[in-house]
Amino acid sequence: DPFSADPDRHPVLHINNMKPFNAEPPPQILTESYVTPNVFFFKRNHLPVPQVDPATYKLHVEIQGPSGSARRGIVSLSLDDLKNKFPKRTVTATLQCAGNRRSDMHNAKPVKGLNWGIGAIGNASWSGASLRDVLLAAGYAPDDALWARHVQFEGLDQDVGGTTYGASIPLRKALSEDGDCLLAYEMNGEELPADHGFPVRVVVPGTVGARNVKWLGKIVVSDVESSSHWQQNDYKGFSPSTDWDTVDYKTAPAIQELPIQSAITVPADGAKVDRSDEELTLKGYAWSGGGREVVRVDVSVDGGKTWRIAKLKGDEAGSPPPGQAWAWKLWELTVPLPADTQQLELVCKAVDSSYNMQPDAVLPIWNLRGVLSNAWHRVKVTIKD
Ligand code: MTE
Ligand code: MO
Repeated sequence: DPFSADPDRHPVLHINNMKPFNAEPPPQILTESYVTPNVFFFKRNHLPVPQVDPATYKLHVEIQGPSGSARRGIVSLSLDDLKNKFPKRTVTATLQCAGNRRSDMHNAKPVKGLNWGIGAIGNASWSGASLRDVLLAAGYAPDDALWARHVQFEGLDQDVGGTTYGASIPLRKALSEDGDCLLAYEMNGEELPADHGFPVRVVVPGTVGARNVKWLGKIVVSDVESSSHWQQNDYKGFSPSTDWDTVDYKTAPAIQELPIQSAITVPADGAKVDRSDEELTLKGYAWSGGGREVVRVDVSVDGGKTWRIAKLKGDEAGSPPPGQAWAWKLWELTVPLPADTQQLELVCKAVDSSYNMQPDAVLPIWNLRGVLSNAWHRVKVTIKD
């Protein structure tokens, strides 16, 4: 069993798949703390968790020449090198799987993929070496910008046939000083846990989970994207009209920055509240990709006819610089219980700094893989008299 060395996991996690391990926390845990504790952070593995010896671990970095010509800047870094030869940076960033909230899309019309609820998202403080610093140390030079376009990552996890996990991001993101990409060896002040990529993962703030490659073995600066299955033939969006007979993965770009998202974590769908409580407190999260800050969350208790503005709670450290809002905002709103009804349909929708808003309905954004599921989140609640 290639999964026999997988680590232990917290029993509260809701398991979507055992081998490979895929699990998410119960929704209300997400809004109990601004930073998601490591044990509760969703785990999304495509392959068995590799066992990596930190003492012999090596990260290979190379700069390819144009169109596969001679490689240069080939360096090999140990874990100690990453820790000691580069300044340690810390970035608080939210990680969201492209399939978060897939179940909402699946319920509207079936899709293929793990049936995630609203918990395939988490917020952590990551520490490590800056990816930019490492690329420059490996010899990346301004002239390389004439041809180089992408930075590819390869994981040390592999299937029985030797296929490894891989992905790539635009070179501009990797090199930008305010892109804040990290080669992280710590998560929330602890050594990176086995499920989250021990000993090193890349953290690409504002970018879909799939590009945040865990158990990082290799980095390649290239003129082309990663040839990995997950870059080429998965994690792409399509029209609602595209089906499994007509889909052509070459026609769509790989998902990088994610769209605006929000969800209600409290109360749970189907919850019953007492009329005598008189009030109801709603909680949730909101986040947008690409460093766009969440500027507002609108909440409705009547299915979207009327709206109130939720109170946003961000990082205590203060507001991030424009374009570098990598972390989510938790939100809260207390409303009086309406007297005239027993059924409430709670809805939330967020707005980011580019005034992007979530779509109201699922079907117009439906796609066969069930990715990018970010329609208004709806929760039904009954009031007991
Ligand atoms: N990296 C490797 N090496 N193998 C993987 O299976 N899964 C990706 C990404 N990086 C994956 C990976 C996907 S799809 C997501 S959403 C995130 O890791 C999940 O990160 P987490 O398990 O730390 O929450
Ligand atoms: Mo993912």
